[in-house]
Amino acid sequence: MQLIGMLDSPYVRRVAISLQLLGLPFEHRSVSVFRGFDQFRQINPVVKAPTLVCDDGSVLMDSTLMIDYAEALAAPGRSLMPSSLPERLQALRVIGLALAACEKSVQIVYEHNVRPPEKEHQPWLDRVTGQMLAAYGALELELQREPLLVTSRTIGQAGLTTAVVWHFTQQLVPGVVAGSAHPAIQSLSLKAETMLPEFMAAPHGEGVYPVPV
Ligand SMILES: N[C@@H](CCC(=O)N[C@@H](CS)C(=O)NCC(=O)O)C(=O)O
Repeated sequence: MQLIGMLDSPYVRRVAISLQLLGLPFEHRSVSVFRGFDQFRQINPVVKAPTLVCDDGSVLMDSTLMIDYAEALAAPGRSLMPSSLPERLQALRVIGLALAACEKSVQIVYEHNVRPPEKEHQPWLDRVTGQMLAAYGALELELQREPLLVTSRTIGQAGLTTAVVWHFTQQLVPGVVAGSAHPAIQSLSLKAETMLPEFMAAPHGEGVYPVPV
């Protein structure tokens, strides 16, 4: 299996970390959707990161769908999702909030980095910033209500996606979502980034997995 896309994408990162935690080997190709557009297009004409090239040549898009496939490929009994219905519902609620915060963070980044400054649209920035803050506010409440344990065995999809997304927002949209107002998310992210080998082998940035520690 080949995972295509840079680890500065939170979506690429959540797949890289999920594959490791599920015990699935993969090759990582760090191709940029911007600087490497033409190279990316050879692999996937839609140019979406992440792209997963499966062993039979099938090309998947969208991190959540790749993780769904990875869950099906994993050894029996190995999963990043809880099996009991109430816990699964809680995990889905947390993942949904984290992915919404992620999408809004990416929209802010694109508004600043892709659009020429004179074409930036402040009402849109205000709207997506408010949505991002709402998602993080609700996510913090969920984690305070149901704290997540940060070990490779226990973090699960809800914890890993929250940790990856928070780190991305702090790196790319600094100073907007205060760590002091989100202590549960901040602590989860810090522990995951500094203690879990699966995060350290796929750190945010330009590296190629497995990045030596
Ligand atoms: N919902 C998608 C979002 C993926 C996404 O937006 N990826 C960005 C990089 S972070 C991308 O491909 N941007 C280039 C583009 O959309 O043209 C997922 O979960 O994989």
